[in-house]
Amino acid sequence: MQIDVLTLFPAMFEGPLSDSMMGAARLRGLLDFQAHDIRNAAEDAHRSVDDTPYGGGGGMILRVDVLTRALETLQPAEAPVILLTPQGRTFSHQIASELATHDRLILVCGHYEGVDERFRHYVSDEISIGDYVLTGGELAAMVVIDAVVRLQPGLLGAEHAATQDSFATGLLEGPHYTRPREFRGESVPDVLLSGHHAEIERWRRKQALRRTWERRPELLKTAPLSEEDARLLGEFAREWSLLRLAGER
Ligand code: 4G4
Repeated sequence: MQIDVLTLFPAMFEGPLSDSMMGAARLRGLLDFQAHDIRNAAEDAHRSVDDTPYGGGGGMILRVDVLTRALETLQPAEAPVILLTPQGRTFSHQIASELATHDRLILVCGHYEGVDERFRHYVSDEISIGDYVLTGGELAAMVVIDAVVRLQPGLLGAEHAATQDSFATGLLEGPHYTRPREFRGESVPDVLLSGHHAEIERWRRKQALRRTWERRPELLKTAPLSEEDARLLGEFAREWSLLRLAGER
């Protein structure tokens, strides 16, 4: 997959996209990533990329002529052009898997107070990583890139991730344990050491359901559930109402 980013701060991407899984994806040829400096598309003597807003008010706005010139150095390309903005549709696992099906993505990072409204005509999608404001779109772009690239077929664990991740199963994951077997008086649950794979899977499913019930009950409305799952949830509900009657919740 080819990912191009337009940014005023290409150096911000160096660390996160060279290390760990993203670094491995690049070394293995699964990710062809390039950050392009928007400032290279500036034309005047001062290489300015932004200006004050018409109508007054504070802050600086990225110029539409500079942004489109930067974009046109990458085009024509049959690729979605995605602007990271607090006004975009909220990013999710579903959007990540949809984006992962494209061969190429172009991400545009705004800065300052935002971008000239007329640039929206050159964008095919607007994405927000959540309801908060960042100083620039770069960190949001990195979040999107990480979530999309880890789903690429051929990346270590991509198949596992695609079927077992919280937001692929529709449930939160249950607890995980590794060595040591006992830590400060707390032991790993016996079932995990039993070697009974079917029983372990049943236990894990139950823990995932319990955790989802406790922390994100709204996910249970859309998660695909078996009859056995529904029975377990009924058990939690009874447990919970007994605890409530006893004044413990
Ligand atoms: C575009 C318009 C994304 C980009 C305005 C970007 C939060 C997110 C930016 C701005 C961003 C997010 C400066 C407000 C850059 N902030 N939630 N900032 N602002 O995904």
